[in-house]
Amino acid sequence: MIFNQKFECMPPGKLKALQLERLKAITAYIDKDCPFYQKRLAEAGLHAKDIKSLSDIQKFPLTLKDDLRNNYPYGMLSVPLSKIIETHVSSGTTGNPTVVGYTAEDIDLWSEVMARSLCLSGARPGDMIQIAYGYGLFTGGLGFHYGALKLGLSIIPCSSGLTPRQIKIMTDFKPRILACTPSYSLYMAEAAREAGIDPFKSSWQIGIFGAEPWSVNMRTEIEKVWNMTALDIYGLCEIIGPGVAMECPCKTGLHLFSDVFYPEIIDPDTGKEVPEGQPGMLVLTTLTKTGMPLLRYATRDIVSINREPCACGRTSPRISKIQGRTDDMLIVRGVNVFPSQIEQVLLNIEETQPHYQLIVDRKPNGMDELEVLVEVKEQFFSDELKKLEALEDTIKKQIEAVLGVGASVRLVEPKSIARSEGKAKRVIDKRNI
Ligand code: DLL
Repeated sequence: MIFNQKFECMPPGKLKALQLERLKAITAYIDKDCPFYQKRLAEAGLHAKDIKSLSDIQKFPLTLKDDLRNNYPYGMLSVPLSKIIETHVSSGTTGNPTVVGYTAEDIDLWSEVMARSLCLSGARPGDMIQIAYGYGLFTGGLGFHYGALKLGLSIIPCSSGLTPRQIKIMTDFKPRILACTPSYSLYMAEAAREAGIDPFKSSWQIGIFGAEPWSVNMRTEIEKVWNMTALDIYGLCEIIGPGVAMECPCKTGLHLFSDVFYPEIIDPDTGKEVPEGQPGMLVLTTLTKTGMPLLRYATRDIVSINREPCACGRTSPRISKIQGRTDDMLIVRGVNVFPSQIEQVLLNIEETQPHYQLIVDRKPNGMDELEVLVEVKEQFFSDELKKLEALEDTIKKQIEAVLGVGASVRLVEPKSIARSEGKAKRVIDKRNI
């Protein structure tokens, strides 16, 4: 079953014509209705009429995460605030998070691309889905929810966490589909075993995993443990949330819904398009969004693209699994973490220096652990254990408040973290994913 035969199987020539028509329309729309883009395009001396072919998009400037942050909370909108019916956020670099406003039409679009994604995985109307992505303010939970409603699934909106309850729901209600981060599925396997339940005998036949990087080896492990088909879903809140691209059971890349999200793969250093099939940064333009459309959004995710038709019958281009990032963003237990956020916390604490290191590791049960090593200033480095413990606790609480994810803090002596003449090595990622 293909949810939207017309758009998912469109002949390539027709698809290109549609993309061009939509690109012209969205550029004209933002130039008219979005003050941010009006200024941007005027500065670059560009207009919608400058788009005569799809490659003309390359003349336009990129939109960056910083643009969203600098225009916090609603400065990127193309509609009056009264038209925004839902708002989601994701963590930003420092200070303000990234805010995304959806109109009713945008929620319809989100439902559509998520219904396509669920259908791609093998989910069929009447199937039961356990949604164990967070519902707020993260986009995972509600994105799946809207798509599942549209496809006609039976929804268990668990949200993330409360693991024993997740296992009980799986055992008692017998849902066929699980949606959560890949690392959480491994964590749940351990919890199931502890509860005396054999994960291999679970009711879940399909797992839809994303929001963080995971390897083919991790897929093998999840499929073996849960006796299920594990598929990859990609997305980001700036563009819509989950539902930008989704793997089909052929497992030969993630189908990108390019009738609504126009992809380019560029060299992050030169800004030029890379040769077809080579890895580069994914840049996305929303072709039909109305609340907060984005032109050439720099995702910072590294992928390659394959435009050959897939054995499943769809013609949409497929992106590889995410191969890395062009910035230092880490994803810890599904939460986006920028080292600069931690730096900001430390700069506000008198006793510490902005010399720090993040150590990320994954426990055998699949849970990520984040440890922050922090240098204490000479004059505050006392032998008094109580004082140091209190300081550790303060830092821990503040980091957790800023990141939205827990971390352990280890205070270290002044000058004990290796200095670098070039880029400081802030992150040691020991995860084998
Ligand atoms: O993570 C949306 C999402 C929810 C996707 C549920 C899939 C499932 P953000 O919080 O804005 O949105 O984070 C977006 O997460 O730029 C990637 O770096 C990373 N990411 C998302 N999906 C994948 C994936 C959601 N399948 C950022 N593989 C993106 C690797 C992923 N990284």
